[in-house]
Amino acid sequence: MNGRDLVRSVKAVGSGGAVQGLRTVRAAWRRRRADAAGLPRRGAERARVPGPVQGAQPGPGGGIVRFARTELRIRVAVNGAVFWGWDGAEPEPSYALAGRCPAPDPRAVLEPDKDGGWRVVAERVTVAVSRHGAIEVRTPGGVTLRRELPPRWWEPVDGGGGRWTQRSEVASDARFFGLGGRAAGPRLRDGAYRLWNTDPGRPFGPGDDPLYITMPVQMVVADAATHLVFLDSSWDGTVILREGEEGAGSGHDRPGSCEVRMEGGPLRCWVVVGTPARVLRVWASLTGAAAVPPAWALGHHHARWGFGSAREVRRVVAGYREHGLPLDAVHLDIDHYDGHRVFTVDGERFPDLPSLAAELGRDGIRLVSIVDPAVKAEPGDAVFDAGSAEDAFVRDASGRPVEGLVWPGESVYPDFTDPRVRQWWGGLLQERLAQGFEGLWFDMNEPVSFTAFGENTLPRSARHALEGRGGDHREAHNVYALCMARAGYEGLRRLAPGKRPFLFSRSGWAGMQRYGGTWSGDVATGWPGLRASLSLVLGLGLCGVPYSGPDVGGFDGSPSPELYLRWFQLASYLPLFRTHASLRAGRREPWEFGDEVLGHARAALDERRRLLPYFVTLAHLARRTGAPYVRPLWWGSPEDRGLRDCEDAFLLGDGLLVAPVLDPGAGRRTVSLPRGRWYDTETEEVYQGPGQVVVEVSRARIPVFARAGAVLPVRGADGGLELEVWAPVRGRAGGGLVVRDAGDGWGEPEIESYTVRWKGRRLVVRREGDGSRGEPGCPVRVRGVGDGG
Ligand code: NBV
Repeated sequence: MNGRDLVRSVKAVGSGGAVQGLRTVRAAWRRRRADAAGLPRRGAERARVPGPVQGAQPGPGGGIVRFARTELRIRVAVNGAVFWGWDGAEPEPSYALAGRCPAPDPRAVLEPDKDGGWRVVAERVTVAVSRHGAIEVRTPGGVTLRRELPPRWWEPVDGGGGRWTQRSEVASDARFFGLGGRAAGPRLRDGAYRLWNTDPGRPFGPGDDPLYITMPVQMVVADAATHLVFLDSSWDGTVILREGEEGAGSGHDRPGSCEVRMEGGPLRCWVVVGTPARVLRVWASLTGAAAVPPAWALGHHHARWGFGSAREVRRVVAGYREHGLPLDAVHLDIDHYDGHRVFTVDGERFPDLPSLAAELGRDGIRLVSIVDPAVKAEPGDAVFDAGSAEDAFVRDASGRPVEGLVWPGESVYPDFTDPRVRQWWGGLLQERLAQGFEGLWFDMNEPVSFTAFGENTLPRSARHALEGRGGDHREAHNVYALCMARAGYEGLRRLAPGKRPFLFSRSGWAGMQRYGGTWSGDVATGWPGLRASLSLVLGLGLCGVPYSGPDVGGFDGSPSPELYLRWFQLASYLPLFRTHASLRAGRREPWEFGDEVLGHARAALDERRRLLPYFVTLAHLARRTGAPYVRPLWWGSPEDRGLRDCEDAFLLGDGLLVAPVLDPGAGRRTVSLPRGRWYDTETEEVYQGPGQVVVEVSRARIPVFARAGAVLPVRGADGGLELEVWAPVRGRAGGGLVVRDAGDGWGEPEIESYTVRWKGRRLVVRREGDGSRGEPGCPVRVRGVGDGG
């Protein structure tokens, strides 16, 4: 055990002191013993490459190319995504796809290529396979976007699956994004990125990797096109990225490279080529549409580890009311449990939760409950007894339940990879609903077990159902939280069929957006943590998870008033807008930082509330199109290389550009603007992109710009819908989409489309194609006309 591990173990268990410290040592030994007995020993291995091509056989959407030592299945799907699988791997079963595998595109055909290779030509992409098994992904115009060298396997000589490595090259101008939630992004610079969901065990900053959500999903943005690659294996792995280099006219460009080393699982891959918007639309059609949170979840949430009592909850809520600050949800952390046991309530400190929930509900405030996966391993604990009777808990290779160490002490873990267990566990949520909770916050589901040394998770040898196929934690670890989110989502749908579930989960994997969102986890209080917050939200959005946000103020310590305010202002433009902090951290209520901060925080809250209809629209559009609410500046102009490198601003939908203040003492900041005219939303001052502008910043707000021609749904002074229209450049038109809140049920609101045009000196706003003669039917407020157009 090294010093840092020791500190980690002691810190992780907190107040328990030495006894707890010893328990983490025991837990670590238990884990080590389980693996020593239960994991196959790594013996002699044999390396394998595909070998020379031997022939091919056309099939639907592509076909099979045979090599001396393997075969490659290629299939173009109707949505334009390309699948290939080595050793004949099929797209299913897959936790990412979960039964959504699209049909093959009958127009895509396998045909001989030059030099003995083969290729599949589809509408938007050509995939060429060389005679030694290199694969090139080309645009229809013939530009190579990605060249994968023949893969290499290392397999045990006495049989069984093996490790593999896949090396690829991309254009020298390409930039990498994604791989789940990475604190050091959003642009993923040269380095190794691990694929193993991990609780860092302490507040993290930009240098910490991996974190809670890792995904083998990359978005690669280059001049020629954007492409997304998904290596569909849930095993542990590492992605080593190296950006390319332009030869500055010398003609000696060095391509970028990506090497993936996986500990196991099939070598299979999906590639989607196109614009960023198209790529994410197809990704959403493969992995599922994002759950739409209820409108209240797009408001402001206040959480706290250590409210400690219902009285304190009431005190904080009263503070919001007294200071005239909007509040939509309060989250209760593990301190409301009885002895940290899940699905219980400490009746002394939180007597009568249903009444508290009802009381808050009258003020429009919802209660959200933390839910941890681990169950105290103690006969007599109702959940433990019921789960044991159900045979719900993960077992080790010898058949004994695996015990880890978490908040309630020695604990067992439901095997969420078993449909039967998901069904059982989903039913337990009835207890939460009966307590009056309306949303769920899933924590510790990497899953975590406190250990003094070694990995702070289950033994790799732990057995899992894996939907009936059977396997161990090496394969199940990264999808454990995804399956927990599924159990929660499906459980809530059964228990409260009339309501859209609201849940967000700390860990997850590709496809988690089907069930809900996520949050930053324990981001460290400090200016680097503020930056990491934005990086996580942007990166996750590009992996198809649109709803997330940070702990405002950071998880630990005490932010300075300035840092707190900047965090608050940034988060007020992110999908999940939540103040939260650790047990031992300083206060996070806006009125605790002095009158100046309070005033500016109030303005941020008011603006968030005003923009709520826009957030609701973006939530629905995320579901229908796969486009995240929060997008990198290059979203609409990936060919703009400068924007690809810009990490300190983002687009909120199509209409707004948010330039948060990420440094202390800033009196001005540089903002990169995509092409077109932009208005400062405060002053209506006009700026022209593409290019960089320098703007003054005050404490009062962070700079936000509106795109000329944007039509934004906002909340009017009377609470009704209003359209905020930003004048297009003369001679140009603009427009925007609006999806109205249809309540917390499953109503399918229509997408309303508005246009704005100049007619002489007047601006005309019309609603398209609903038979209402084009009248918008709600008040319209035109902005940005002060300069005469
Ligand atoms: O449940 C306590 C915390 C929670 O407040 C936080 O948001 C999670 O990320 N939880 C982690 C467990 C322990 C943290 C040291």
